[in-house]
Amino acid sequence: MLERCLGTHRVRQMQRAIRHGKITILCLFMTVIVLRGTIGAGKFGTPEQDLNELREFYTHRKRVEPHRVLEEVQTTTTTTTTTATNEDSSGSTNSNNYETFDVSKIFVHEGADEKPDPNKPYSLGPKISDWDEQRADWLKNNPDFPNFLGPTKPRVLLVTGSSPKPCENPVGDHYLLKSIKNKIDYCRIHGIEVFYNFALFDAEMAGFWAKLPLIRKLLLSHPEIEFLWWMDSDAMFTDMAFEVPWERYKDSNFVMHGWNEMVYDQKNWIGLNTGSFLLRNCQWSLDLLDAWAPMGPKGKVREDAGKILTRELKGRPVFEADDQSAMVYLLMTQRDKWGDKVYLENAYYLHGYWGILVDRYEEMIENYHPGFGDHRWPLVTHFVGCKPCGKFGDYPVERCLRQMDRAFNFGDNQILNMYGFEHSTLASKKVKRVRNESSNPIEVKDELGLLHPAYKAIKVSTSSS
Ligand SMILES: [Mn+2]
Repeated sequence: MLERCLGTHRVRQMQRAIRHGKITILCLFMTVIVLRGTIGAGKFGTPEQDLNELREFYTHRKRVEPHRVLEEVQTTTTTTTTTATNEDSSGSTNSNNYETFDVSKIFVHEGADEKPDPNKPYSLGPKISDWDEQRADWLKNNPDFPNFLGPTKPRVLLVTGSSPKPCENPVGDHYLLKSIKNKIDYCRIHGIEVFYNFALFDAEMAGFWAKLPLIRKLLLSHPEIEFLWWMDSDAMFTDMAFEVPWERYKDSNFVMHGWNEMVYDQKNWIGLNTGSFLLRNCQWSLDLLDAWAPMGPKGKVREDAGKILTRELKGRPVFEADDQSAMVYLLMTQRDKWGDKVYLENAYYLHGYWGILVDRYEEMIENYHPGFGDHRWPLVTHFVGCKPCGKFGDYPVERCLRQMDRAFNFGDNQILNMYGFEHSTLASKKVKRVRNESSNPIEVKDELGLLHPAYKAIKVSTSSS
């Protein structure tokens, strides 16, 4: 009928056109899928990582959970069948096999968290207003726990951590291990104590807000600590020889990497970074935490606050309130109250965005040496936007993992060097000898003097401050 009306040739043309159209649409669909997977939502290397953490936490969790349940059911059935087969044939079971064991079996499902009263404003804890006096008394009564280890060297606690659950991908936990090994190395050399958190102290403050209740608890429990150093699990030390210029901060209580103009003038949400910061143990800091926390409680509060932050801050994508944006917002709206005790540091990389650093490591090795902490040899390389422990990040997985290995090895070379070794290349797990063994080990000096650095030395004659 159609052929009669239009003629055979015409019909064939139309069929071909339809077929081509289908292929085009299929291609378009595939392209969108691939782009979504690799580029993400169009971030260009900013510290939105952590924010994505939240976003992902909420969106993917909902999506992923049913899938996991299906997987569990399937695995259980398979395991039972294989076990039976094995018992029949050899009398042994594969219950000794870690590789095939479904680890979710041992996770206890503890049910939902108790619902907080929506009419009660959120609080990090009982109000404390005389912490400086309480702490001073404690220090006076406990001279064996001085808050300063040297005239200008404060006692520092580095705090980091990760989710109590295993990572959502098979290698994630390996990278967390590398990351904490890296921090332990830096802290040992610099006489800094380490706290690794693995628990959610306050379910209300899940995600990157979790650090707030944790930090408050640690400040109050350790009056001997002068500075608390928060560091994300996706950040690594890449300059093991750089000692923080503590004296520079003698009049400051809060040190972050950032720029005054970007925060106070441009109100840019990446004007500072909260992935690595120093906070003094004092009343001012408790007050700051109280002022910082109100946007944190998950649910409606966090979502509504996110809208305000996106509206008020430059360059911020649409998503729930995150701790970094909230800090920019707090500083730009209450500069008078907080500004004079906040030090935005950019003379060295207290936080350094990986995208601009990792490809330059070879050039740094060629021209400089550890100890600068800045663009010549960054103190910290922070993998903003990579989610090594999650399911999806903002960058291709291969690039993230490869570069994390390079950053780890770049830092680790300085550790291995103390003992006469080095990684064969920045990409290599293998190590090579760079110094001959000596029969006079005491006389061997390591290149950077990291075995016995002056800044770690402790005077025997005790003095308290
Ligand atoms: Mn981070």
